[in-house]
Amino acid sequence: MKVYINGKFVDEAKASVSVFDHGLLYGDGLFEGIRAYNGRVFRLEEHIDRLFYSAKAILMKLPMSHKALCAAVVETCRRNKVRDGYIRLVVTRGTGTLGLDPNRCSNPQVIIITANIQLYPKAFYDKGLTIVTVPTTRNHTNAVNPAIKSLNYLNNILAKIEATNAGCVEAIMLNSQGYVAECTGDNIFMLKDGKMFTPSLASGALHGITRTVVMELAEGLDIEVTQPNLTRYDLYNADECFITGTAAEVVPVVKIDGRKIGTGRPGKHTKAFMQAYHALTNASGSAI
Ligand code: PXG
Repeated sequence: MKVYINGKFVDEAKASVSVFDHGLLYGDGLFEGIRAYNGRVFRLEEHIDRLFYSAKAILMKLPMSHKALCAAVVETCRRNKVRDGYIRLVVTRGTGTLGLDPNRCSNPQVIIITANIQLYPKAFYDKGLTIVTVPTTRNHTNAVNPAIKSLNYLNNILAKIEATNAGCVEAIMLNSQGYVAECTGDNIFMLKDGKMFTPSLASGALHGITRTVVMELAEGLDIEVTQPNLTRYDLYNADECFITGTAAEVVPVVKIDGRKIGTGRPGKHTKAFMQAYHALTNASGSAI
């Protein structure tokens, strides 16, 4: 596998950054998790849009244009003969001196890695997930805004560990006000009486690409989606619940904090979204 670093393709074993890179020293950088299906990169432009929004928020000047970044992702897939796979785009602040000041970093590193996608077990999709609410809350919007897809994921990693300790693969994270924000690496949706609900970005949800796609699909299915403040009580009493993310796609949730959701089996709307999502990923995207 060849890794893209600042315009060059480097052997996987030789691909490296400096130990003085602020991405490593302080988590000062950004990333995107992108996926290719059937020889096409799914929603590539939207991922790069989000990268630019995150960069703006952390005052990082990306060293490449939007168009050049899209082209670099496609070219990295081409070099590695990726048809279906996972693409990790990382931008670090670059090499600097010890000390927080990002102005001492002059060489942001743009890294593109391709890898085989680690598919979740089929049982997750057939039977649905059991998840729990964890004590670690989503970042406060006045700290590192949760909309920023930064290299500093420790908050979510702690929540993930808490989920794992509870025997679950995902966790519900609440925001600092106690409302539902999202999961550690996935957005969350619920349905009640035919209407769909998902936490707003202000509630601490990442502007998930899969989330947006599902909301577009809902429009096509004539399902109304709103973004109110949601509590755990709302989730417990939902008819259906599912989570969304680039890696997970659409996964049913059938139990939350010991409460059975709906019938305790993946719901009909959830199944419709899973199917519609697959159809779209297989038939659209930027050609490799
Ligand atoms: N919330 C958080 C906190 C995330 O990190 C999502 C929601 C879902 O967003 P998308 O745009 O994927 O629908 C994410 C995405 C990884 C990995 O390698 C992480 C994500 C996506 C893909 C891979 O850990 N997080």
